[in-house]
This record gives sequence, C-alpha cells and structure tokens, in this order.
Amino acid sequence: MIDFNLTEQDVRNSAAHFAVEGEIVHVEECCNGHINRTYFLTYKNGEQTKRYVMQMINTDIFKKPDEVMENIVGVTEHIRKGYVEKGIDPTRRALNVIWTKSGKWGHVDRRGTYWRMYDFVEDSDCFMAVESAEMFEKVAYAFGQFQMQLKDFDASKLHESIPNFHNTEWRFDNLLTAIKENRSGRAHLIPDDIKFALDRKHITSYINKGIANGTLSLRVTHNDTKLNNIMMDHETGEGICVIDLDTVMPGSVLADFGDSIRFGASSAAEDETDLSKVYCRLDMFEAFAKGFIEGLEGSLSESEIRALPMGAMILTYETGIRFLSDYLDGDVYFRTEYPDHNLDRARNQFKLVADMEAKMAEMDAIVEKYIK
Ligand code: GN1
Ligand code: MG
Repeated sequence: MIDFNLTEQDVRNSAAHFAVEGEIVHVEECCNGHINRTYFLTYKNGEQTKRYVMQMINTDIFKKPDEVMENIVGVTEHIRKGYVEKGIDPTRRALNVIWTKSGKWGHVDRRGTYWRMYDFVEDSDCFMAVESAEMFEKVAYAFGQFQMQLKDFDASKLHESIPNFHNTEWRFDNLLTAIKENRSGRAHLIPDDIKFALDRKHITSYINKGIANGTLSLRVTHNDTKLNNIMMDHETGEGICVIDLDTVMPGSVLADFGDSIRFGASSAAEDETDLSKVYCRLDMFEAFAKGFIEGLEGSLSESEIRALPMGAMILTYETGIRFLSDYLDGDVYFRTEYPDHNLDRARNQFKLVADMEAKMAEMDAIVEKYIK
C-alpha cells in the first residue's frame, strides 16, 4: 500500500528533480480528488513567479504509471497539434507535462512513489458546484469538444489505465464479491442499501449491450468528467482546459455525459447527508445536454442522444455501487474523511438514482428536442 504521509519536505525533494528554473517559495495542498495527491507549487526565478501542479500518482490504483503518462503525453500532444492547425494558441488549452532534469515524464522517489508535474493553468478556476445553467453549458461544450479533438486519435495507442473502469456489469460483480467477503464486517448494517443496489441489476448491461449491437459507438472518452476536472477561464467563463486525464480510454459517450450529470446536475454535494436536499436538476440536465451535443458538433447519433438519460442514471448508479463496495471492503479505494464517508456517498448517489428514475420521461423529452 502506498504511504500517504507526506511532508512538505517530501514534496520539495521530489520537485527538485523536475526541469524548472528558480526556487520554490510556496507549497499548497489541493484538497480535491479522491485518488491522487495534488500540490500547487510556486517558483520564483529572479523577478518572475510561476506556478506548477505536482501530483503523487496513486499506484495502488494506477498500477502502470508509465502507461498512464504515455497516454497523457500522447493525448495532450494531439490536442495541442489540433489547436495549432486551427491557428489557435494551445497554451492553457492542453495540460503541459514538465519533464524531469533527466528527460523523463516523472520522478520516482526513494520510497518508490511516483511524481509528475504540469504547468498550472493560469487565470482559470475549477468548481465544486455549478453556479448557473450558463456555466454548466460551457462545461458541457468543453467536454464535448474534448471528445471531438480526440476523434482522430488512434485509440489502439491508448493503454487501458484501469481495466473495466466503466464496465457497470463488472462493477456489479465486484459489489457481489464485496458483499460476500464483507471484509469490513459492515454488511449487516446496510441491508436496505444493498437491496437498492441489487434490485437494479437489470440496468448494468445497458452500455455493454449498446456497444455490442452498434447503437452506441466506441470513442476515446475522458471517463472522469466531474465538474472539477475542467478549468474555466476567468475572463470568458469558457471551459478552457480539461484536466485529470488518467482515465482517458476508449469508452461510450454515455460515461462522460452520465458522470457529468451525476455530479454537476445534482442539487447537492456528492457527500451531502440530508437526502431531502439531493435531487437531479432538470434545468442543469438540459443545459448540459445542449452544450454537450453542440460540443460534439453533430457527431452523436440519434440512438446515442436518446440513450443520454439512461447514461446519466447508470453512471450515478455505478458510482453509488463503487462507493458501497468500498465501504464493504473497508475504505481501501476512495480517500475518506470519516468512517461512514463512503456509505454517505453511496446513499447520496442512490437518492439521485431514484430521483432520475422518477424523472426519466422528462429527461427523455429534453434530449428529444436536440434530435435534428
Ligand atoms: C474519483 O479522484 P477524482 O475525485 O477525480 C474516481 C472517479 C469517481 C470519483 C467520484 C480513478 O475521481 O471515477 O467518479 O472519484 N477516479 C478514479 O467522486 O477512480
Ligand atoms: Mg479529479
């Protein structure tokens, strides 16, 4: 298991291996993200200061960090090239990997921990909650464009950074194993939550079947399209740079659409425990659908557009069963801040699922409007 007890000195020692001029004047930990550890570093070089993002890759989860970084370097170079061809300055529009002094993508410290560094995307912010429908439409457009930018990327060059990542049937089997093994000894505490999950087995094959029968096509997708994985430009409010590219892999458009909805169209945070506050906002659903379909520039088929509401529900369900499985496994995957954090997250996601089930006809009617 990875040792997460890092001191600022550990961070500074690793940073010294990267090809950055100047001295570190400030180190700040970023509290977002359930998997990797992220730090913002400010360097001073003469009169100039410049910021960087340094991350410790969680190799318990990303078992082949070299392959993850090969994906990221390939994808970001492809995106940059696309902007240059269009005569647009690619700076701030694609993550820029900082190499080490010895010319590698990252540094492995004495403890065997993997570190990587990127330029900080200046004059932009990421958000934990949607502030307006207009903003969410811009997020959606940027995620749609991200897929468009990778349309001609050779998917056979991509490594599968986490096998079966959005294979809902596989996630369901994992839940069954977690229930059976009950490593935390908590299964008896949550019969209703387990029942809710098991009762919905029939939805787990929806995406796999769609890909198999051709109603859903396989694309290069981001696979972790949370609102906080996109940087929004201070001036224009545009989604300027898609970040957190660890899980870029071939997948269905439903994964990217669904994950965005489950997080951004929710009326509350992912771990809100007052479930009366948790529901799917249809205004946000519509804003996202509109921006996403436009960002994909007409490349979504009718059957894909019609499947978007199911995608939202399935991805919310899938995330719920992942949290529940981790609770049963004893909180070994997601970073938690208190003992029942994963259970609270699972219940929150299940409340959203139930609300989406009730609103399915309304969501269907919304996407129908965007079929030309
Ligand atoms: C994780 O690390 P973060 O917060 O960007 C997870 C996503 C989940 C999300 C739930 C590699 O993403 O799949 O949807 O938490 N990433 C991985 O908030 O498992
Ligand atoms: Mg993230």
